[in-house]
Amino acid sequence: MKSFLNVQDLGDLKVALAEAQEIKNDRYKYAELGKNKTALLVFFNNSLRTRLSTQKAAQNLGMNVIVLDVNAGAWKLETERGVVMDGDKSEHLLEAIPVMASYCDVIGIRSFAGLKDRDYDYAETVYNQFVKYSGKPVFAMETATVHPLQAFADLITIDEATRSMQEAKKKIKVVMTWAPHPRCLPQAVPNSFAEWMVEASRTPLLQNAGKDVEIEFVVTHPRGYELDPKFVGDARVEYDQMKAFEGADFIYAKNWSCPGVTEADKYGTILEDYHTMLDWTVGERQMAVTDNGKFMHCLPVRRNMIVTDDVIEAPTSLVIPEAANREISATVVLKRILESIK
Ligand code: AN0
Ligand code: CP
Repeated sequence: MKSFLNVQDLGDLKVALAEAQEIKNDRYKYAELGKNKTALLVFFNNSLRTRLSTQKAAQNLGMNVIVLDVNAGAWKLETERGVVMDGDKSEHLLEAIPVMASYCDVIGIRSFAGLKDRDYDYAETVYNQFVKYSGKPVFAMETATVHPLQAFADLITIDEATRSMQEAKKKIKVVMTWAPHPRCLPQAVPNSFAEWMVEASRTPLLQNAGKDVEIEFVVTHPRGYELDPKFVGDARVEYDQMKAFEGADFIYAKNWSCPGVTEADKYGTILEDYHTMLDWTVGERQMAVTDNGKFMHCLPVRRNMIVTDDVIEAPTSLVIPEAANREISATVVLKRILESIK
């Protein structure tokens, strides 16, 4: 695997989920695979989980790890060509990439959407420059439009929770809901979650009591927040949040700013003042109509904006095991990359 951005990069999801469980049962099983190989993790944005879980994953595989925080100690990087560099940016990405690549074997990139220019973000301009100019395998640690390590960890979490469900079900309902937030956030997390759920619902992937379990995937958000069809495909969109939640087994909450699909000029903005949208905050009222629904969120989460204290603290909340599975998804991805460069 030379690049990890989309669900297709991982191939058969059933195989990937089995590999995740193999790693989970013995996370040091491939501790020799990464000997004398170096992972460089480049962060243009903040991180807690991705930073720690990806370092841990690389260490599980015996790799050396270097972490670079571009905005804390490195030269500020210009990312666009043609700019007269007379501002605060001392170095261009086009020199920095091959230099960074000379010290490592694999590169992870965290580079959020700028939310100013939709075409620039949706072309994955920064990530693709790393692919083009590094000559090394590159993987996304949340780029402008996707967060595949998160979506893979989410799928692992849903797989595990489905297998341990008391009641045998033929079908589980997974609902991704928009929730309010005071800042403009990227669409990477919901894009990837939708992309992975759409793919996961194509074939029976999950199991309960040795029987196949299908996924029904529903997205709910206020009008104007329609996600790019490239990710959400033909998934059902239900604008009535309460209706969407009825009978749900999993509630996946996330805020995102306007994706600019229907209104290009509003790309990256908040459409209504969040104070007027607080009825979208996931609370007991909505969870009551689910089928003992499990609550999920990628974290970091703002309490009593996205979700109430009661819901996130309930025994049905999966946010901690979900974050813990980030180590597993990253270990599988790095293992695949190492196998491809052996
Ligand atoms: C980021 C986002 O919404 O994309 C990272 C989530 C993993 N969240 C914030 O910036 C709060
Ligand atoms: N979920 C996630 O990617 O968290 P961080 O932003 O803390 O890495």
